Amino acid sequence: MKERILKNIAAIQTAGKSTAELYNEISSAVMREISFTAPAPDQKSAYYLSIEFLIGRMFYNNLLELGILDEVRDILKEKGVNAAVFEEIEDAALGNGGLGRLAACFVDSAAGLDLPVYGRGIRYKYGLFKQKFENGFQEELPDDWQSFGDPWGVRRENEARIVKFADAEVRAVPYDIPIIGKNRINTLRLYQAEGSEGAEKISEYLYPADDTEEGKLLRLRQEYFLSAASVGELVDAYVAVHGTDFSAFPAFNAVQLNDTHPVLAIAEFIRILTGSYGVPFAKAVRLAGKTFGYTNHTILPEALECWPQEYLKKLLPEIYAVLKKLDERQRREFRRKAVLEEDAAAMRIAKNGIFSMANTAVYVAHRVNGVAKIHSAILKDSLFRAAYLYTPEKFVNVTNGITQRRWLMLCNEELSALIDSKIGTGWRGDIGLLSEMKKFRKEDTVLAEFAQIKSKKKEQLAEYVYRKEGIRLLPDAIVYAQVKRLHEYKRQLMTAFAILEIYEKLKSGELAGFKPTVFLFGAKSAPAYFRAKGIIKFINEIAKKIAGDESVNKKLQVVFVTDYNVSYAEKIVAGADVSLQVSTAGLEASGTGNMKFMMNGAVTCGTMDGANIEIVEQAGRENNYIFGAEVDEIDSLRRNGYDPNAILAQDGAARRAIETLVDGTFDDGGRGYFRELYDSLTVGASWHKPDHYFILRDLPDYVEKLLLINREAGTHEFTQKQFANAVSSAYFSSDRSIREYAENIWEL
Ligand code: 26Q
Repeated sequence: MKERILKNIAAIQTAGKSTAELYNEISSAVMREISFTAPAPDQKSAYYLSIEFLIGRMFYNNLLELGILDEVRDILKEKGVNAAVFEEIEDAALGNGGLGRLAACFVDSAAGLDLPVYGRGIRYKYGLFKQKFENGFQEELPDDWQSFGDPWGVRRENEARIVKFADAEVRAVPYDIPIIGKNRINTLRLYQAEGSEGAEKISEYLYPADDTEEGKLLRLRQEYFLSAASVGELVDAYVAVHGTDFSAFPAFNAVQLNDTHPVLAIAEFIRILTGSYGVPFAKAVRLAGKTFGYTNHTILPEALECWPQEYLKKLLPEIYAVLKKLDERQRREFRRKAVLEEDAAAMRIAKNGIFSMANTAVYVAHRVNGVAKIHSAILKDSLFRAAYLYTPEKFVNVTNGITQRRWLMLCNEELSALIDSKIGTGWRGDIGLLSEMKKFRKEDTVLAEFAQIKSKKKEQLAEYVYRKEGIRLLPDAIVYAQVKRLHEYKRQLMTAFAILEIYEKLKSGELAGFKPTVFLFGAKSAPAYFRAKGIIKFINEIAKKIAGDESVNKKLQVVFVTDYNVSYAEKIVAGADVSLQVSTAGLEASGTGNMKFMMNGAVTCGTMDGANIEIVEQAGRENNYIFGAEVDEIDSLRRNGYDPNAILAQDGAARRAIETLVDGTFDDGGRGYFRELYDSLTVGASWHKPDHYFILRDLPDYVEKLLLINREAGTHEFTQKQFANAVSSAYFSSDRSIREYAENIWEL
């Protein structure tokens, strides 16, 4: 196959062709030769249902996975084409953040491990919006990710199916994307909605605005569209081979629900079995239980999806009927088992006419998992405490992971080559072998090479930032990066205050020997998230002020990169020295960016939250910079009272930093953003107490760690710490995560 692909590519005429034309021709030359591995009919398959797949750019990754990236570069070079031109190609950004990128890493690992695991999602016409800054304010533009074409997607016209809503019939047309592994090519199938009367709207946008009833109904349609297309396909395929005795369905199919968004798949499965095949309700529920697993990705109450019965009745009456029956069955069961009322209330599928998707999933699925040890523990002790009491066997942990193919081999060829030169290339097929690098921890020549690579990746990052933003990063600076979705609990605002404190100390001459430092931010805010947008503007204001201050701007720089996405992340994780992971303890389910930085040799400056805990377990706490309140302390502050204003009264540096929101230092153009942020910290709001995310509790410790890092950076010991992180990262390969899913949940 390789040889034929290379021959095809060598035959392409490049002269006078645009990047888009070349991209399509090269990609098609690959697609012509590859064939999707068909699932063996006697083998169990797993399906990963996800409303997001944040794939990024497929071009280089696919060539890497085929093992022909270098050869293709050489062929193109001979023709006078620099393969880097394809960096112009848009990312496929059919996701928001962590959950969507995890889905992409998981399908990659499954193919790499030669496992029959297939993704099912939605082929949005427009992915996550493109971000622009206008005077420091975020603006959103539509993301036309197919503007260069979509040569990697194969439309399967004859496998289209109908999804029925009360008021419409919509065609779900599959587009199959190859997920390339060494020994097999799996399918990521994305459904596109087509038909009359605005059917296409269903797959037009990722996360349509849901501040109106119409928006919410559209979102419900999307969720059912994905669920029904996927389940319909699996049931039809089963019946074609095994007939209508569904007893063996779970022996051949596992379905993983990536958060609650596809939970209607459970109801759809029961609807089809009972309605079309006469399976008794109880048996259908039992079969659904054996088939479905549910992964929770967040404990934030606002993200736990609930649907009012009116919506369900209006759009999906048969699904409503199934959910209602499930709820009744659950009520009967609770009475029979004399479940305490308090526990029953926590587990109810329906309460006051509102259906909880999480409770539906927890009730039916045979496995419920969190995504890092601490998160899974929190699910057991708080969010799903009652369910854990009655069905402890359902609850498991699978710590997230990232694919080392994109997040090390592709984004850091230099570090990968160093590893090859020290331990051979075996680690490329078996990431566990990466740990063999640990024996070089004290070898000065290896550490020196490692440090040199970090500098080189930093230069490349600086080049990229210059190309994208027109800003020159301070040369040879320590790069601290906080890149992730903008959310209050992730506390980008705390980093902003820490920077202001450091800025003040620098100006007052307190920080002798302070080494040049760059704070790099990248984040998109949900378009309607007022406070998050305020935080972006605030950080951009700080960046501007510091850049304009000749007394510090050779030492300190703040850059908020525009339109942070997967391709940007590939540059940032490779070039950064310090990974900022500073969520309020207990609130970041796992984080996966933290793992990408670690794998590329950044130290973590963070709280004991999510996978940070496991990162320091693997790499050593002494090799990272951990600070702040831990979960128990946060819980006790929540219970026993927390007074940020008392801290402000004591801590002048924090007070001055926070006052800049309202004392005229910075300008939000009269939009009220900064006052809102200030009040959220000092007064609170109808729905929360002041400083809900405990910024003022952790800020002093944070500043101290940032400054400690500044003192240590550049030393031999610091390089050792960075190295220790990179070589201890094998555990965070999504290959390990997928093996755990395959063994403990899917039983493949
Ligand atoms: C819910 C209701 C209505 C509309 C939207 C939503 C919604 C949308 C997206 C709820 C949640 C999400 C996304 C969550 C997410 O990305 N969570 C992240 O998942 C990662 C992978 O497990 C973790 O590493 C992160 O810690 C977690 O924040």
